[in-house]
Amino acid sequence: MSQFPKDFLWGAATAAYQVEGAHDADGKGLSVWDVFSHLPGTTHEGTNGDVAADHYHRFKEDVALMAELGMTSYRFSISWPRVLPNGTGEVNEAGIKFYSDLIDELLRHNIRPMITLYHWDLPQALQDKFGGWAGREIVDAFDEYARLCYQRFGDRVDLWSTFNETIVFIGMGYFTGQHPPKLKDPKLGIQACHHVFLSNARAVKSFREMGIKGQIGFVNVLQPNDPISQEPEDIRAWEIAEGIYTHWLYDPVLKGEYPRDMLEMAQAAFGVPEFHPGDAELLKENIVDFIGLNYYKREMVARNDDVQGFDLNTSGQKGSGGGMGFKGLFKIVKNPNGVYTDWDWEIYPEGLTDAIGRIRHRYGEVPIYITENGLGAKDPIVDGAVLDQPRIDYLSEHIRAVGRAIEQGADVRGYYPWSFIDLLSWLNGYQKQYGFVYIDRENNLARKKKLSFEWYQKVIRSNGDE
Ligand code: BGP
Repeated sequence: MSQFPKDFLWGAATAAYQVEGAHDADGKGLSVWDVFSHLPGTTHEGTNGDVAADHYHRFKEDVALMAELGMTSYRFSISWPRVLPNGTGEVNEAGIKFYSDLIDELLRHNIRPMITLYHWDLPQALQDKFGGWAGREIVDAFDEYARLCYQRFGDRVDLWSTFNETIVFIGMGYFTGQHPPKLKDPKLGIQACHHVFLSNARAVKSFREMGIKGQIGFVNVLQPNDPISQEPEDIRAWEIAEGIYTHWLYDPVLKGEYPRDMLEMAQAAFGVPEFHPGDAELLKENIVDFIGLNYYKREMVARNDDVQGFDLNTSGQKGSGGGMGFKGLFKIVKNPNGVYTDWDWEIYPEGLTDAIGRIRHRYGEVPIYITENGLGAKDPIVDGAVLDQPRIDYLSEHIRAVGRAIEQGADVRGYYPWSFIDLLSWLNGYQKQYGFVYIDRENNLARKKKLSFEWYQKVIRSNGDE
């Protein structure tokens, strides 16, 4: 008997910059990623999303594959500069038409769209004009963009989320310098993060004011950091990591306020976030309808007296990354008994059940969608067939972990593996594959179904039983 409710959504996810390509087609403006990925030394072997999977030109073929897979929902993001090349003002109707046609094509195949408004591809024009997320003007700009999307697509789309993984685009953009705008300025980062929360609240408010029928949520990483030992220093480091990864990112959108202890810490150390009159009320009055959870791995946390920085493994050579941590606060350490991917991500399905439990414990019964989960690997090709059995094993165990959370009473409504099709991994290039569909980059980007495609078809048909 399936543990999954009858109307459970079985989907898959992508994001605009990683899948669309056509980076300057038909009036699209440049995003910060279009610019950043062309700077020397920013991405693995200089890879970028100029072409990606060329989904922009091939979306009909891709939607046909989604339908064949049996997907009942598709999570994708809108590229802000494709619809508003300057970030605000003049609308690019060709960009609107692309998303409108994509939505119609999905609906024709009974696939329910789930739109992410912001999956990191900020219009470069807004970065140049007022410093992007660091400028308070971004709140009005994001609201204008969100309203445009609701107005044009809200008649056909009823599942929306405002932001994807703020910890990553703010953390890596403003703290570690590995994403645009390449800064290492915690004070600015904390303020930029405040603008994200305000933008979320304003966009939620507009959604309701405009009477859009549907639900609007916020997508976060679900990083269940466990302490490496039960020693008080490691436990304290873990509490701080939890405070940053979870409480700081979830409280403002689910409780409408910052966690008091973390807020005091930030204000004591950096004097931010700076509140304007009305900010606290805006957050309080506009909490989201659901939370989207992205889960890939567990991270173990320890006290940290030495490591400063986040030196990632972006090559897929085990052990090639350096240390990761904020000195004096916490560091990420390897679990000696853990099973790791080639990118040194710990495979730990139980963590998904646990972490859903922790979210319920802190926030009560909030509707949950698992908006990303997947295995990044260099898939073996044997006699032309893409044999991604490790992906099947990974997803199968994680689906069971979601099933257990549902048995425990969690209101999980959908599961979206990352990713529908092979696409660009931000810093790791095209070699780190996640899709059910392989792209032959030597052969005109031809699509090919992987072993996991057939397997996921069965999962969907049996509502999670396989
Ligand atoms: C999440 C992002 C996705 C995707 C995924 C896999 O953080 O929301 O866009 O990229 O991680 O990560 P990576 O591509 O770094 O392996």
